[in-house]
Amino acid sequence: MYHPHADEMTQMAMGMMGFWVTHPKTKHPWIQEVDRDFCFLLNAYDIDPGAYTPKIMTMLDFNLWTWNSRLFPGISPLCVRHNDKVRIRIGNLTMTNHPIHLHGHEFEVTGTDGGPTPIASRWPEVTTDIAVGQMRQIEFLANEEGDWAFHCHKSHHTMNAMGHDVPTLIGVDHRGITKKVQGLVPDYMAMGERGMADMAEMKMPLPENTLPMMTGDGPFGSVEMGGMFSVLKVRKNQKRGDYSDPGWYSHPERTIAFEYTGSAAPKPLTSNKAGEAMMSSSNLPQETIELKVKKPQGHLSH
Ligand SMILES: [Cu+2]
Repeated sequence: MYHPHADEMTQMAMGMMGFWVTHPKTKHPWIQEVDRDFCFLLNAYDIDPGAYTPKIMTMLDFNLWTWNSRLFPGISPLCVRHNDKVRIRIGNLTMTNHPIHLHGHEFEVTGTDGGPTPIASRWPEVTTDIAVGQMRQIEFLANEEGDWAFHCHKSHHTMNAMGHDVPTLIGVDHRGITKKVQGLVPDYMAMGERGMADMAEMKMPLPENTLPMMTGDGPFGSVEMGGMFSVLKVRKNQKRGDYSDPGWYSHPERTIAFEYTGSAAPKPLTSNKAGEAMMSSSNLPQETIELKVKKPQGHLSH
């Protein structure tokens, strides 16, 4: 990973960094041939909505979490052919770690900053944490067709710029409140009422040069994501070496969840076949029961 090490705060805050990949001249026993090779440099910015200049004094509280300086949904999907061997190199030049997670496949960490990892030291994973200043190279066989999320597992890293000073209103009856508050604050939205999709779908007016906190249109509605998020698209009919977007996966029949509209489930049994009461809350004994508990004495008897 390249970064200047001079005037570092300013240079990094403005995005002065890059990924350096060196290919060996000869075959290396620990570097396998792959069909697809992706490269992500993780970086972060603090740019107030409506502003154009990143803040250069921010230490930790960045508001835009990016891959190659791009935010979902402005990140290209990773398009691969079914059964391709896929390599993804991820370097972290932000000021916090990123547990990078892939859906639908297990991968192996095949390389670090120290070079390729010995084959006997690799194990299957679905998340690998990439600490500050580290890089990891992961590889997998794309043997599951479909659209698979690929993202940082820290929730706020899959969000774009947002206000953090909002009180938690879970459990509060908001009915009618949003409309009333909007009379005073036109952009007001209640959080925690019907999930984030409401906010993602409301398309509220935004200041210029920013993105909604959570957004992205998917085949089933809002994707409700932002920041460090993309989609791995595995297709049988993707041409060898073709990285273009095939669109959303068309699911085979009877593989999509649907709302159950049949009759309600039968009530749970409170008595067995012989008519004896089983333990339900109404059948609990009324009198107080004293329980005698023996405390363990040290660890010797374990
Ligand atoms: Cu992250």
